[in-house]
Parts: sequence; C-alpha cells; structure tokens
Amino acid sequence: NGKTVLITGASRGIGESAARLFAEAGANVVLVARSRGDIERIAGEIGDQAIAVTCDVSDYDSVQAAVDTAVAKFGSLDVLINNAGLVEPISHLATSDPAGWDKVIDVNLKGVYYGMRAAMPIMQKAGGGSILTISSGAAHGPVEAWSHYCASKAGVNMLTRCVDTEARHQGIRAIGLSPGTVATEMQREIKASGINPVSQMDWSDHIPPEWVARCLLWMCGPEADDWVGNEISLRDEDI
Ligand code: NJP
Repeated sequence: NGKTVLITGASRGIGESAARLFAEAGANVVLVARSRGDIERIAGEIGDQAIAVTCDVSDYDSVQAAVDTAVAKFGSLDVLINNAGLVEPISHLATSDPAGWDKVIDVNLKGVYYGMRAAMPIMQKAGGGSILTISSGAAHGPVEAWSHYCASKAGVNMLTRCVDTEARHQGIRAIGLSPGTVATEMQREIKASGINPVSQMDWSDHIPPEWVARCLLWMCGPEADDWVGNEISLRDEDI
C-alpha cells in the first residue's frame, strides 16, 4: 500500500512471484535482474506501479544505481528483498573451479551486503524499513557439492543478524527466509546435476514460489514488527 519494494532476481521464480504479490498488495515494485527482457515484460504486465532495472548484484555500483533509480522514481525505499542467487556451478570442492566458487560468493553473499549497504542509509533517514533476504536450509547443514552455496547462505544469515543488531533500534527489520525446495529454474539445474538427494525429489513435493512470496509479505507487515526472530524456515526436508 504505497510502499516501495525493490526485489533482486525478479525475472523468474521466487522474485517474480514476490513482485506480482507485492504489487497486488498495492506496493510500488522495482524489479531487478541482469537480463532486461523478462523484468520488462513482468513490469509491463503489472502496470505503472512497476519498473524494471537491469543490475548485476555482484557489482556495487550497479546495486547503488538500482537503489538510486528506485528512490528517484517512487520517492522512497521501504523494503529491500535480497533474492537474487545461484548454485551453479555445482561441483565437489576438490575438483571445483575457483572462479565458479567466487561467482557464487559474489552474488549470494557480497550481493546481499551490497544491497544492504545501498539501502540502509535511505531507510535510516526515513526512520525505518525492512530488509528481507532469501537464505536457505543449506545454511544449516552441509550439502554434497554445494560448498560455495552453503557457505554463502550461512554468511547471509550472519549478515542479517549483524544488521538487526545495528539497526533494529532505528526501526529497520532484517529477517532471513530459508525455503525448502521451491519449484523454480534453480531446481531444474540441481536436478540436472544428479549429485545429491535434493536432485532426486519429485516436482510435486516442491514448494510453489507463491508460498514463499506470501511469507515475504507477512515479514514486512505489522505482525512481524513485534516478532523477535531473525530467520523464518519453510524447510520441507532435511537439509
Ligand atoms: O531461482 P531462479 P529461485 N544479479 O534461478 C537473478 C534461494 N533459494 O527463484 O540475472 C542480479 O529461478 C536471475 O535473473 P538474471 C536461492 O538461493 C531457492 O529459486 O536475469 N540478478 C533470476 O531472476 C535464491 O537466493 C531455493 O539471470 C541475478 C534470479 O536471480 C532465491 O531463492 C531453495 C544475478 C534467480 O531465479 C531465488 O531463487 C532455497 C545477479 N548477479 C533458497 N544472478 C529453491 N529454488 O529450491 C542471478 O532454500 N540473478
């Protein structure tokens, strides 16, 4: 309802569902991804309350520019949803490509820090805001051939707690959300790898991305204001 929400990784999957749901709830939505085609199409379908901004979250200047564009267009930034993330290249550590490992850390961990760094001064000035970050069950338990992903998501949980420590008294809520297996493109890649038990799961056992979006909506609503935790889990299996 009149709030401005910036969602990274909004071209498909969880990010797209969140953009559509938040817009339905009356928010202005800023859809961020690297490729322009899908975010422009989705923003066009949503209407005037949506804009598409190309941005690579692993580049700080690009993230700062996206945040500046959001504020210039809608006058505020009330909610940041750090959702962009990847698990490829899936590989056992001993044979992993260091450049591929770096890439996952750059997007999943540094990209989240960059979003927080760009958004927090605006939220502090406004006297509040919500920083919601998609983490993973993989932050809590090791998954074969996902060392980069598990390490990045564990880091994201600690980043969230640090923001909470620094900024809760300023009205800024930082909460992580750890879904289980969600029916998105990312799961297609995991299945194609065929390496660990997650890749054997049946599609019908996956969480619809719309459920994750509904949880995100709750996380920046008034009911979450009094909630003391830092992480919500939607995990449906043992990772
Ligand atoms: O993934 P997918 P999900 N800069 O592949 C974008 C976490 N999660 O929705 O840039 C900016 O459908 C990419 O767009 P593009 C997961 O770790 C998932 O499943 O154009 N954007 C696309 O919009 C992740 O954090 C599951 O390629 C970048 C989006 O990210 C989040 O959920 C389970 C980018 C990825 O869409 C969303 O994943 C779990 C960059 N550098 C946690 N790189 C699950 N699916 O089961 C990628 O526990 N994107």
